[in-house]
Amino acid sequence: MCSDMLVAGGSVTLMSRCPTAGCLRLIQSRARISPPHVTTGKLVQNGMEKKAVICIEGNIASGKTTCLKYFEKTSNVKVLTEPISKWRNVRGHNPLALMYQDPERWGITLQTYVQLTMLDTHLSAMTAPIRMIERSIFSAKYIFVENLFRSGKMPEVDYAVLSEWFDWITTNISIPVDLIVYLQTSPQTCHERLKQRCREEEKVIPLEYLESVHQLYEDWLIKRNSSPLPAPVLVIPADHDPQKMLQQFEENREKILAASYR
Ligand code: TTP
Ligand code: MG
Repeated sequence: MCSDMLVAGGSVTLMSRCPTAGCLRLIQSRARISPPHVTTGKLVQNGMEKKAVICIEGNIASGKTTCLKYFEKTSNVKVLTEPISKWRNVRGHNPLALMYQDPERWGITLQTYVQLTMLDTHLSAMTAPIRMIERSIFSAKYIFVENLFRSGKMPEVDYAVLSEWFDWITTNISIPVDLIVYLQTSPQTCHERLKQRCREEEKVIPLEYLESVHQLYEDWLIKRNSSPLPAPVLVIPADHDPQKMLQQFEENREKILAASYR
């Protein structure tokens, strides 16, 4: 079992890869199905070159896009922001808006599409030594699908089908992640930011929804008592104003980019 000591925002967090994640990797290394472009997402290319995948995670409006935009200017880093425009428009339909209007009916529709688009992002060709992604296929399942199901807004059969899909994908396709950067916020901060940015679909989101998402993130990335961790976690406190956040990103630059030397 390998351990990592990660320090962020003045606090020290002892992080370790959990044994379950180790199992997950073992299963992945026995991949039976490898679409031609899957190899492009691998950690080691041409036998020598080390590539790193960093996922930026956190509640809705925690500042993930801001973080990615900050690192976009760094050489050797390719940033992939979330395909939210696709979730708002698939062949003229808006599954994100539909899900917020009627989660019982449309939750599976949105989450099936989120899973597909996230998989597409993970498997796209690596064009730089370091890749930074907004979220991951893992949080789509462990946070959002889980939240819909546990809150009684997703029928059990929909949850079962989505889980079968997710298990098949993670068992048969290698999805390497080297570091998770967790932008840790209070649900109240996210609620304030949501109200300010006023994304049409999200006007209906109550504070309780953000509290549930927050709890699932804490269970997954801090308490580690729910779903397997695909990588070590670096926690960055993210309740601060934009100026202070940029400062925090700069202070953590080395630790984040060090994912490529591990
Ligand atoms: P976020 O992934 O949180 O993206 P964001 O741009 O709002 O975050 P940030 O400000 O930190 O950059 O969510 C985008 C929207 O998609 C949000 O309304 C939540 C929703 N969503 C789901 O409903 N299901 C999912 O699986 C995911 C990943 C997002
Ligand atoms: Mg964003």
